[in-house]
Amino acid sequence: MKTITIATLLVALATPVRAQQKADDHAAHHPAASAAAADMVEGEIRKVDKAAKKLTIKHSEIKNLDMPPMTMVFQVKGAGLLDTLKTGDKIRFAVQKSDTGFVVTDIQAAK
Ligand SMILES: [Cu+2]
Repeated sequence: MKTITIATLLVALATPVRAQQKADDHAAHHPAASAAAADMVEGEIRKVDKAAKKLTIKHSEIKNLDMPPMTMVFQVKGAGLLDTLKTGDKIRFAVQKSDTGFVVTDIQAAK
């Protein structure tokens, strides 16, 4: 009976630590929400390819990738990002460089 009590106590002690660690991991993935927002790029949709999860975007300068304005094809992180998009839409989007190319990770309608 004593063993069970100690085990229960250890679990109780370990739980808050694990929760704290999870919060730290999350913060690491999203260094600062404001920094991410600052990296949003202006663009206009030229083509939506839902099957291939790709977008052709005429984009303005992408400072974090050191890329001048151009029209190019991007991969999209999730097909859900494409649901409401159509050719001609003005957007603001976030993009990251990955091993397989440039990946759009967030899209907002431009105001
Ligand atoms: Cu480009």
